[in-house]
Amino acid sequence: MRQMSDELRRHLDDDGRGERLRAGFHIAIIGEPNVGKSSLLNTLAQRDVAIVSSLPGTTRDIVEVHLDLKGFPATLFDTAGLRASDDPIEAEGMRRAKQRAAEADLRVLVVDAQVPKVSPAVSGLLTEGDLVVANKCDLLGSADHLAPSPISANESLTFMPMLLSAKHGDGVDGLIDHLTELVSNGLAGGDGVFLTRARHRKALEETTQAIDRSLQGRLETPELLCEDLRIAARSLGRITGRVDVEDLLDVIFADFCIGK
Ligand SMILES: Nc1nc2c(ncn2[C@@H]2O[C@H](COP(=O)(O)OP(=O)(O)OP(=O)(O)O)[C@@H](O)[C@H]2O)c(=O)[nH]1
Ligand SMILES: [Mg+2]
Repeated sequence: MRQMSDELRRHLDDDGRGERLRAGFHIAIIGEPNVGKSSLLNTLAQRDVAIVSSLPGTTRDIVEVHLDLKGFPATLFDTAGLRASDDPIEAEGMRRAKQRAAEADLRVLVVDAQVPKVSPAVSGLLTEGDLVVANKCDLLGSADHLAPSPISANESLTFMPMLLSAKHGDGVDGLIDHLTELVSNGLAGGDGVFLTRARHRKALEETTQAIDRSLQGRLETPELLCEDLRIAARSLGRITGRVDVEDLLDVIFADFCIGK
């Protein structure tokens, strides 16, 4: 029983991966204005979702698309370009962009490959495991392709940008492969059994608690021990789909007031 309880606890301790698997991995595209964030979103979505223009500050609202990364669900968010601005609407767009960046599972920072620099306020949004892409690589001379400059988020966190052209497609397959790997690592792990619904998690918690109670020296009261094991089996049955007659009667009496 103890072994079973430990095993169930391992499933519960999955860092919410299962729920994320269901909701999809959240990826925020961030960066300064005009670097090609919306172009990248459109390229990855393979449709013209976000407005692209040569005017910096085009995107204000967050634009969201759902992606299927080789079977793994992800939601991609295009955000407003980050810069100093007195325009209250743009400022609100930037506030939302930063919030979405903080909430996302993964951030993709886009920089312009020709000027691969970014203000510390923007690179400071990155955390370990994020990605940096240097876009518009089609505008580079051939020598520049060899050594993209690293981007530092802080003294101890530096990123090597992936060269890319959102407009012409160079490097996009490589980026998709990389994103797929990150998303699958983020969602998978462990033994591949996930709790994809909150009610499954709750039922498994009840199962574990009932088993633990049964293990706490109830041998002298076998009727209580049996009751806990019955509760454990019922809670587990809610996940596996096994419903017994007692369950049905409980629902009928509780929900339909029959026999009351
Ligand atoms: N040459 C070239 N131009 C690009 C590339 N990607 C984007 N552009 C151009 O760069 C300009 C800005 O692109 P957007 O995708 O609107 O840039 P953004 O980062 O979303 O800009 P904001 O919404 O203002 O923050 C447009 O004129 C695009 O056509 C690229 O890979 N190569
Ligand atoms: Mg944009």
